Amino acid sequence: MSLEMILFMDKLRIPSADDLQRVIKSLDVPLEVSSTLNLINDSGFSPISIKGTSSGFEISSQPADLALLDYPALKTIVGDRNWSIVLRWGGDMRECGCVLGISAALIKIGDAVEFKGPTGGFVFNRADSQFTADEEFMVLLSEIDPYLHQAAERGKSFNFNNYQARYWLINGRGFPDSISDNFSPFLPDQPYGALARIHPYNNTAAATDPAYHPYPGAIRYLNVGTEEFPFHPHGNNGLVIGRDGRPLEGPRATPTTEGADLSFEKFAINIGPGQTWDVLFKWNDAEGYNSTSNKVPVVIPQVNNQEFGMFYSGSPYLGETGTLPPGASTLNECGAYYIISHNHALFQITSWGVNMSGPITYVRVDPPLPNACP
Ligand SMILES: [Cu+2]
Repeated sequence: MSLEMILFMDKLRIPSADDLQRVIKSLDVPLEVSSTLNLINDSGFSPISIKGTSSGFEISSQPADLALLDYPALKTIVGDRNWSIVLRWGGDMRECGCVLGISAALIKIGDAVEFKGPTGGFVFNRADSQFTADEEFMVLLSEIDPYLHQAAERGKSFNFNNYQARYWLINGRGFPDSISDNFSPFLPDQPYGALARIHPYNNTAAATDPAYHPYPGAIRYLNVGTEEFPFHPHGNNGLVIGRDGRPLEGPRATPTTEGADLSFEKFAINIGPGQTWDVLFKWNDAEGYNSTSNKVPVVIPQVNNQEFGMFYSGSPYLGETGTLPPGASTLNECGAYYIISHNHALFQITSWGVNMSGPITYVRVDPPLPNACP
């Protein structure tokens, strides 16, 4: 399977190989492009060295109008940029690194646009699949039987009748590593975190209000294990809009006419082995509680009678912090809500017997902007 990045830009601003290389250097990206690279006329494999090793990607390009035939929902974002460059890569992370490095350089040079516009991207070629650009999250669920890895490492055969996963992971990590930052220095071989950080959905504020947040977030679920993984975001239904890379829609009368909307709401998302699911989700402050004019209608017990979790701010109100018991500490910085999300096959919430690890993460809901969150 290959993945592709499509960049739209003004043809006149597409750089020569030399100019491109200069910008790549200025961005501190460790790529060397071929001196004969021609972003307009090349097609097929383009060799690139990344950190001194050979890699590259497939390249092709065409007038933007032709590329937009497949993606009419992008027309308004693309505007009058008249050319499109497609960079395609396979499963190799070096190839992916080459594509991202070149894309960053092209975006810096000119006015290239990728699918994510300033207001959001589209999961599919459908207007109703729009999501908030910086709220797209990957949930890659996997499992490990260390005996299989040991056999491979020693060049020995392995009897799959004995296969038994002992570790289950989210984005290659187990909890609590799963909520560490991307590229944490103490997890050098597990670069991706799984904390989903979002802001409250709000489509009623004025468009100029920083709290305006009119699109949902998007979650890309992938299961590379051997069993179903029922992922379970607490208290948060999602709208399932795609499976295995295809939108849930009826037949299209023409390629550019949207088919009937067949999306559906679901709570636990049961991802089968090898499947991908695309889900939109949002957190909405439905009751609008606040500590002065709209208090939570329950008597909150005094501090000594409460049990505090490490992510609790001390206050039930979004964006506020409250008194904690003497000696307590919190990981909550600015009154955000932390809502647990995990694989609901609880026997898989383990790392070879260490329970409450494995595929667990959180949705972190920050207070609406502007806020005091770091
Ligand atoms: Cu649960």
